[in-house]
Amino acid sequence: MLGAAVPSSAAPDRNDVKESRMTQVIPAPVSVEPDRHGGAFRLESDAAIHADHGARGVGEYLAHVLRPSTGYRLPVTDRKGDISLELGKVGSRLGDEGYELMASGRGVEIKARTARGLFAGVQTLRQLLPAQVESRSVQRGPWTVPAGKIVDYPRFAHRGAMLDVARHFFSPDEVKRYIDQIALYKINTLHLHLADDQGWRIEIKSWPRLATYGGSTEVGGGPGGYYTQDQYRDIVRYAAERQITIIPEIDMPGHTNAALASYAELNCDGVAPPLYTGIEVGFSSLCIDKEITYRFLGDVLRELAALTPGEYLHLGGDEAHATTEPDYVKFFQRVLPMAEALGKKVSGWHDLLKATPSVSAVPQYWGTTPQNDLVAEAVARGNKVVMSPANKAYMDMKYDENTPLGLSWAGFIEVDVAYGWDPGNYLQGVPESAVLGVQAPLWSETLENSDHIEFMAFPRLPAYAELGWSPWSTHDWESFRTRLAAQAPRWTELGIDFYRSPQIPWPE
Ligand code: TNX
Repeated sequence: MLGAAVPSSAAPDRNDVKESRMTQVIPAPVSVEPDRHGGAFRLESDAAIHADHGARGVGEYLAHVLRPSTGYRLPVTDRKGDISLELGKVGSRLGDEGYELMASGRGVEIKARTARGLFAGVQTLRQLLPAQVESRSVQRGPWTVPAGKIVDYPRFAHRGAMLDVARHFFSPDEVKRYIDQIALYKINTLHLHLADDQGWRIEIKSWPRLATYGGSTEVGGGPGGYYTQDQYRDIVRYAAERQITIIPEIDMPGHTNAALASYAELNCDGVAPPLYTGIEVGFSSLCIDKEITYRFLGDVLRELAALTPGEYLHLGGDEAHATTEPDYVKFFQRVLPMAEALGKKVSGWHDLLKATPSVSAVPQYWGTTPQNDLVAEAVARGNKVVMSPANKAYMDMKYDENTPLGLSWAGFIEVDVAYGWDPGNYLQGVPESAVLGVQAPLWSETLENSDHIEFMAFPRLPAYAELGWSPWSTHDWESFRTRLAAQAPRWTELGIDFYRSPQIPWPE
């Protein structure tokens, strides 16, 4: 019975409510001009979505978001539509990811240079509609969009999330669910930490035991798992449909117990260690002086590169406490050219800078202080940096001492701490022009399922998304906490289990 699913006393959709939707968007747009005369576009049951040639995929995505809650057919057409996705006709300052959104009584027009820009505009449009639009069952509406104009483009090119699928394995569906969630906030890269001491999660056809044995457990001794190459390609494709690039990481030369356990010959003493299900770090190392180490990595990187349309392979490089520094340098001086010979740029934890990679390599800063000589020197040479300072950006850190999940080695990270730093002006010697972007890692020693992921990522993820996207001139804690509160009904519709931070004025 339809009536049962519909709230019995739908709140009147007053003008001020609709207008506030326009000023509550996360990440904050570059410019928002609500129409001075008020007014709104109202999506009706016979509406169509126009998509230019080249924007069809974005049109279908929008229809797929809107159909379940509206119950409308919403055909995607190259003829006239009430919501219109247009390619080409915008100012150059919008770049590849920017868009313009115009809403009036007659319709909604989103214009951009590329499908990526239109996709970003579509995420904004979702937030301009009532929260019930995110429901998976038919709701009553009315489906209004406040009239006005938004012009928007990102501050940083790289806006990322990382998911550690090694400590605990997450199924392809769990990864896709997270992809859908990060797409809401215009995140454009998902870094997958695919191998660590506790598990190897990607099928490598030339070294099959990596996945079948090395992937057979996880922290706590559960069954673990791995992605077949077909499943992985499907994840990459699913992400690409949401304008998200996957960056695969194989951590090395430390964090490699799962590989060492799978192939005895990779060990210096030829003896395979047992699988590991604890959460210590820094005890494993590939054997730097054995040729087979490089044959192994050549095969792994070749297969991984073939699965990766994106430009980066992430080679880890952190916490190699069981590798001497000269060995570490020797190791990466052999491995870095292997990745580059595959036509890929290298990304790695900033420790990698000890091996002086080329200027195209992107170190990811995970330190806890605003000063790091290795990174400042690399920037002086010309490297660009991704910012993930652990005491600000690690979503596996507890919110406070009572948080049931997570770790606390880098401190507690409440929402104000997550939001309260400027990635373009944080590290000494790393000016904004040297910052490629922001990435929020989610390590999974304590996280076992989507509920756990969501509890740690929400509400912090939108804070990092705003730091990566919005102009610093919009940065304002009071505004942010109010806008964040307004997201909660959307998360509830989407079934996102979020942390009710006491810092945020959540509705009711
Ligand atoms: C440090 S950050 C690590 C990871 C852990 C994480 C837990 C980094 C590059 N290495 O191995 O999972 O802390 O917060």
